[in-house]
Amino acid sequence: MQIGLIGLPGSGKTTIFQALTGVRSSISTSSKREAANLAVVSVPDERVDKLSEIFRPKRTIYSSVEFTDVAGLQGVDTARSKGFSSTFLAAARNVDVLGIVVGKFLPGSDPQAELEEIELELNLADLSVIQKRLERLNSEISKTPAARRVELEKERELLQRLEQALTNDKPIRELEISADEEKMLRGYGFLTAKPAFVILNVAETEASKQDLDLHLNLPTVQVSGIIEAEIAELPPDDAKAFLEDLGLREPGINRVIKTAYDTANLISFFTVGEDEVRSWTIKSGATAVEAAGVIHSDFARGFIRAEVVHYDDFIRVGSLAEARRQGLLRLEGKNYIVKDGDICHFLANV
Ligand SMILES: Nc1nc2c(ncn2[C@@H]2O[C@H](COP(=O)(O)OP(=O)(O)OP(=O)(O)O)[C@@H](O)[C@H]2O)c(=O)[nH]1
Ligand SMILES: [Mg+2]
Repeated sequence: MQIGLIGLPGSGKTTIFQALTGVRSSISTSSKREAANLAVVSVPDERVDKLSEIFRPKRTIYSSVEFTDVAGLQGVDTARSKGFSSTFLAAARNVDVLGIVVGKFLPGSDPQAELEEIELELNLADLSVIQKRLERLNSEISKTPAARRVELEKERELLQRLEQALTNDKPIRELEISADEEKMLRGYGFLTAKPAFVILNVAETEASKQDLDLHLNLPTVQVSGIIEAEIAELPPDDAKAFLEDLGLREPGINRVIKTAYDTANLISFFTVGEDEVRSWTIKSGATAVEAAGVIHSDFARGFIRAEVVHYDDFIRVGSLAEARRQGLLRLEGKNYIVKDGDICHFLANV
């Protein structure tokens, strides 16, 4: 799962990215450091901390997501004021989720207007792809015998529906799209179809303020990029003291990571034991057999059943044995929908 940071030039994308990685890198000016534009970030989860305290395993592994500083990918700035460059857009099409950075740290900044400008750019980019494809489809259809037109006509109908929505400023993600239609659209990487959230980059003086005085039409998380980047560079003890001074319990960047995770519609399930306590990532709605497949494809192929207890129940009763005694540790089959916070043990024929 890759989350792309996008936004207007100077909104603070690279600063936020540095806060996420905890390392400095001159991302917006260097094309030779592509690797530095990709950060694998652990998803903070107090439940995993707690499970690790209880099981004292050799290894504790958190779920992770990847962030990329999209503008850094081509090593050049996005074009100022006249829309996003085509290289930037091409890079953005490859990410799964958009983290839209909106700068609110300069006096006179207007986040609402900035977000609207970005949304308009994304909208126009999608429209342009659609219109080009429609032109080609029209000529293809006219050359195709009637009997073989069905698929092409279906695609045309769908694209016309999207065109109509975008023309009315409605992003594709807000439309009802069937599973079949989604398959048809997969190759396009439409930007307004991607789940998106807003990172409101506020001034240092507002670093500890968490209530938003602004209501954007996307999930929004508020941080001060500069402060967060500083915190990320401090040794843990200093960082803790700094956070206390600010009146914060944890780095604000954690909220960015969690919001990204939620926006991507991801949930975590856990596996526990003396060797390893681990958090795994699945799409919300995934079944037990799909969850098993995330651990190992053999577990999916040879799936027999899952033993499941929810984290909350486990913590309440204190041990797996007690959970079993109370019937809280259940056996579930292939089609069980795994819940966020389930502790799972898969039995498989491998
Ligand atoms: N005062 C203040 N300055 C900030 C904050 N966040 C970023 N800046 C400054 O704004 C400038 C641009 O920040 P970047 O993180 O490079 O912005 P960017 O979005 O990566 O910019 P481009 O890559 O050029 O599009 C830098 O000089 C930052 O130091 C903030 O929270 N407060
Ligand atoms: Mg940058």
